[in-house]
Formats: sequence, C-alpha cells, structure tokens
Amino acid sequence: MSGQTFEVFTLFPEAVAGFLRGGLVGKAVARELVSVHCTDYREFATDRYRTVDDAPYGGSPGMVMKIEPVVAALEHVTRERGPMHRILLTPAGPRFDQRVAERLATVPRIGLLCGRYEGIDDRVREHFVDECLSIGDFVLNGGEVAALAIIEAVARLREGVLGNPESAARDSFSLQDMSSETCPEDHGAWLEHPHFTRPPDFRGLGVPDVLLAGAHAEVARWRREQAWRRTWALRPDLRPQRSLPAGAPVYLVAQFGQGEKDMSERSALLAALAAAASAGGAELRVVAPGRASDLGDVPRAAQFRSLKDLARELRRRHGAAPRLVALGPADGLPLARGAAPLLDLLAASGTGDLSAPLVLVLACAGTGDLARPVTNAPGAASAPSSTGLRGLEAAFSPVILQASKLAAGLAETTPMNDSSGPQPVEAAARLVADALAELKTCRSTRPSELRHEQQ
Ligand code: 6GU
Repeated sequence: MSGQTFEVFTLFPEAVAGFLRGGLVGKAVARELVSVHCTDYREFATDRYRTVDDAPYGGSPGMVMKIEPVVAALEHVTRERGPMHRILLTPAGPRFDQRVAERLATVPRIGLLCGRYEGIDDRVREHFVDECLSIGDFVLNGGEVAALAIIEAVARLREGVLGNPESAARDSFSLQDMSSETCPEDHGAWLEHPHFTRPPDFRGLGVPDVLLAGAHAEVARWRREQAWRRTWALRPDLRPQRSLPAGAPVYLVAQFGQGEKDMSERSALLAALAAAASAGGAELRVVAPGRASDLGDVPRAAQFRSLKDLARELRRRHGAAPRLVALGPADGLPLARGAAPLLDLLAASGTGDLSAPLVLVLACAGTGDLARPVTNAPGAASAPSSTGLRGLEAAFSPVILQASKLAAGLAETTPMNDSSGPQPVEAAARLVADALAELKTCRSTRPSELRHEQQ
C-alpha cells in the first residue's frame, strides 16, 4: 500500500502543519506513509487586501467565506498534485465515525476543506465537493480541529502507521467479532474492554485477578464480557443489530411445576402467553408433569411432560438441537428486556448457528408470579428434577449452559435489567411479547440473512 495524501485547505496552515509534525502522524509523515499539504485560501485571494470573506446576502451577523479563493485553491492543488476526494468540514454534515474512517483509509488522496466565519458560500458544497462531514453535535470556530481529528483517525488505520496493527482492530468502535469467529455476519461496534498495567496494587487499588492469572481463554472471555457490559451500560446504540435468521423457529414454553396452581391464574397466564406467542411469531408449548387436565385449550400435541420430551420432539422436527434459554427473575438473574440481550447472549455464548430452534422457557410453578426459576445458574439444582435443567445437556445443545452462565455474569448490566423482583404474570407476558415481537421484526427485516433459512 503506497502513501496516503491529505490536502488541507485552511486560513491557518501553520497551526494545522504544526500539530501534524508531532506524534504518530508526524512519524508516519517522516516515514512517507502519509503526506499532508496545507494550502492557504488567502494566497488565492486576488484583491489588494487578500480578502477571503464577505457579508452574507440577505443580511445577518457574521461573514461568509467567498467562493473564488476556495475554488481557486482547489483548482490549483488539483493541477499541481492531482485530483482528490473533496470533503467539506461543516457541523451540518453527516457524522464522522469509525466506519467513515475505515472507508477513507482506502482513499489515496483526500482534500479537507476547513471553513471559518459563518461558513463557506454554499455553492462550494453544492458543486465543488464530494461529501460533507461533521465530527459531532457542537460548533467549532472552524474546520481545522475537525480536519486534524479526521487525519489522525484515518492515518492510524493505514498499514505501518501503528506499531502494532492489531491494536487498531481491537479499538473501541472497530468492528469486532464478539462471538469469537463463530458467527461471521454478526460484527458490530463495541466499546473496548478496560486495560491495566503494573503495579498490581496502587494505594490498595487492585487489578482483576483473571488478568494476573493470565489464562488466555479466560482473559479473552473476560474481555468480551467487559466490552459487552460497557457497551450496554454506556453506548447501547453502538451494539450491532443482531437478528435471528428469517426461518429460525422460536418456541415459547410455559413450564408448570407440580405444586398447587390456581386454575384460573393458570388459564389466564396461558391465554396471555398464547397471545404473546402468536403476536411474536412463536409457537406455544406447555410443560406440565401429569396435569394435562388443567391445561384448558392447549392442544395435546403442544403439551409435554418434561423439557426433555419437548427437546426430543423439537430435534426430530427440525433436525437440529434446540437451544434453551430460561426467562425469569431467577437467583438474582433478572428478566432481560427485549430481544437484544437475548440475541447477544446467544451469539456471545459461542453458537454460530442462530437458525437452530430457540426455546424460551418461562418458569411458572408458583401462583401468579415467576418466582420459581428455571436456570442453569448455581442453585438450579433445587428445581424439581423432572422439570429442571439437570441432565438436559444431552437433549438440548450444550450452548445453553454457556449462555446461562454468561447471563448470570451479565445480569447486573443496567439496560437489560428489571430488578423489580418477581413479575406479575401480565408483566412477564408483556416482556415476553415485546421480546418476541422484536425477534420477529429482526427476522422479517433482514433479507440478507435469508440464506440461513431452514430448508
Ligand atoms: Cl467539521 N466544523 C465546525 N466548524 N464545527 C464542527 C464540526 C466541523 N464538526 C463539529 N463541529
């Protein structure tokens, strides 16, 4: 890859050039990986006073940069050093971000036009540039700081500019695979995990043990989880939009224990879940050991005596091991809101195959709430053996065990929490309905994933 050139157009060429002499960009310039030219608009002003601004037509406070010196500067540089991709820096442009930096890193010659005053005569934007960019929702006195930010962000992505090319790939906002190579279409931007270095103790402030122990796989898992937590807590807007493949079957399972259960409560719950399932494109199944008579309108074919029986049936029907996810405020594991954390969990748990049947299990052994958890988290052993998850590894994909472990670890992350304790049936049904509806939208709006559809 040969060098990349930035042509900066500005009224303050010295300030811009001065900054770029320092740091990694300065080194990259010295090594001819990157070159930067600064061109002063003022040199292209033609009157005696070298005027580059004028009062706005229509009247308003402030001055506007004149079109002639700007276009003269552009044309001069184009003649001297060749054409370039022209970018106008303006707070009214689309937002510059890491995706844009990655795109610009592939462009050999980039022109950055800095405005001052109230901006540049708009005919420049309309007829003389290829795109506009802003670096954020705030107003600077001119585009110079924005140009510097863009040069630094773009240049560091060029081969050889950073000492260690891997660090660019691991930065916050870069495309990272949270599912560790198992789910290639599932890239997204995540905030980077935190870093620590010596000393291991500073005024009593320690470093996470897992990093000191240095077991590679454990460190990698911890970092993924940290990136996941941080992104959810600080910038949930950044996380990738995951989706289930269009044809992926989803089952909603109401699981009743052997304990006494108010009949009207039970049928109200079943009705609510049936509505949630059908609205969300899922099929309802019921697991209830030996109480078929209580299950009202639920067809026999949808009733199972145990999760194991259900798993066997689903494997027969779909030819793939179903993945089981327990939903419920279990052992400090709160209800996840919406489909997003669920999908993250599945992806992060290491399954590449999001098209396997997904089984969402609601535990409803109590009366009127979901206090009775179904979970693989420690403590799950207390669930009745016929309906709990023990011994189910053979029937369900082992992925689930990992997913649940991860869920337990991630449960504190604010945005996915509902810490209000056991949910009344209606609230739980509503949460499930929301999650299913979201899953359904994901599935129907992502045609690129149709190839995963089951045959
Ligand atoms: Cl590109 N220019 C100016 N003047 N202000 C900004 C900006 C650019 N991006 C954010 N604020």
